[in-house]
Amino acid sequence: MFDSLTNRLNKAFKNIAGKGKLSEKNMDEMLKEVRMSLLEADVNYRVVKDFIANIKEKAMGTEVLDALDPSQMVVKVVRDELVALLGESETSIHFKEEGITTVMMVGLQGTGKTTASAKIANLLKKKKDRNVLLAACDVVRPAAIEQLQTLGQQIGVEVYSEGVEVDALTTAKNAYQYANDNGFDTVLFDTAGRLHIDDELMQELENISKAIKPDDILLTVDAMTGQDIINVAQSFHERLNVSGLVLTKLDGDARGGGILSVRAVTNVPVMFVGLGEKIEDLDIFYPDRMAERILGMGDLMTLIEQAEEKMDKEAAEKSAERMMSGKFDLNDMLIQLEQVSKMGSISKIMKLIPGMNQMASNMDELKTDNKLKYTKAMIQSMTPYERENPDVIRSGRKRRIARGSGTQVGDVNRLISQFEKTRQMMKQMGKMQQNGSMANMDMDALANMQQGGGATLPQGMAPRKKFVSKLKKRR
Ligand SMILES: Nc1nc2c(ncn2[C@@H]2O[C@H](COP(=O)(O)OP(=O)(O)OP(=O)(O)O)[C@@H](O)[C@H]2O)c(=O)[nH]1
Ligand SMILES: [Mg+2]
Repeated sequence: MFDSLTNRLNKAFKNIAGKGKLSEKNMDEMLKEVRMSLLEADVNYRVVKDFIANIKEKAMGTEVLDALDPSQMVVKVVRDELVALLGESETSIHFKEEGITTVMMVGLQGTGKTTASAKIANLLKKKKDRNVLLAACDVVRPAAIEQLQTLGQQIGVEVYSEGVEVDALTTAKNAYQYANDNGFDTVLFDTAGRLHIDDELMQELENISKAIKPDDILLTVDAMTGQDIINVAQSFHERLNVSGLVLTKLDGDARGGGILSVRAVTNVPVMFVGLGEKIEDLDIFYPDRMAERILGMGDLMTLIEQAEEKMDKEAAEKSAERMMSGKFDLNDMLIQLEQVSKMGSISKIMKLIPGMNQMASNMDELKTDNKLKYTKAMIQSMTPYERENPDVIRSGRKRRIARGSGTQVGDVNRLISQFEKTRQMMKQMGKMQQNGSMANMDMDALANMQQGGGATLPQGMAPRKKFVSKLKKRR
């Protein structure tokens, strides 16, 4: 996402880094670079113009020019301006204190209304503990109701529908009544899309809006349409008074112009971003995190949240407890590795860690993920006894493990020495936790862990499954 924008901005900052005091000339050069990067990312030119003017005004202030490290201060100014451009802070759904909260989804055809309805329903159910009803008010496209029903089933949320014979307005009103009679506290209305903005569509949406007086009208816009988003958003906003945007398909948006322009031009906040086709691929939009991601500072908060969500919490806690008490064995290491794989590819994760962004893009993603796979395969090729007692793994066993996992003895050696270092570190961390000090920390071990030790692996060889199953019988 936005890789080339991030790279260009970084280049612009690099040019002034370490320059000591900044001259107006340095600054102008840097700003020119920033301006070019934004225009190239398809950000609206008026937005760019204002953005640069704001930065210049702040960056030429004494606070920056007199700072110890002016280039750092400038990055901060740019970051703050980016956050302001994206909307300062996150905007949430306007939940009613009492009664049923209603959210209407609107947007052009194929922008992702139905998908977003299900994603948001799922998020509200899981994170906000809401009792959500989905209302199928797209009676134009024949398969639309079925699509919503399938998604509803997938997330365990009831879908209200009356089929295509009943018009959207009636369905919407009845869905509200049904929610009221059956104790739902939130209704999401999925509506029909059109290829272009036309009066018939707007009229239908206006009628529904007048009847149910939604607490939120969320407009889905496809990030890949670039600056066109602005026109679409403005047209919908004029007729319907849209309260929030769902920017979909950000996973396919290489440039980022839409997301950077739309808030500034329309003044409608982005509430959610869609990052893929799956139900979980939806994030609440946090302007500060997005700004930092664009600047390549990583996104620790998102990383932590993702990690927490996807990790099997109980297993993690148990294993951590064991680790801290020094009882760390290869089974624990396997649990840890499995949790890392659940979080997604390593290089994806690394992009979210400050300072690692550049490294991640230079890295061969496949190689790293392969490394993880083979490290897992090696542990899986060990007998349960060996996993619990890694000390018994000597040459004969090593050869067998290497054969079983399609690796070399050297790889098994590396895994074992990595394991030893990790075990050492865990012990130290356990002690540290007890006496509350970082002083005893073995920094080498920590560095090694951060670099991700383990196997350097042959390509194209797969772990042998048959072999693994035989192991169960062995000690
Ligand atoms: N890659 C990606 N695909 C998405 C995202 N959101 C939706 N899609 C896909 O876009 C297509 C259209 O999504 P829908 O949810 O059916 O769009 P819609 O606005 O309801 O479409 P209509 O009901 O026909 O107007 C589907 O194939 C979705 O899987 C996203 O964030 N990323
Ligand atoms: Mg739809």
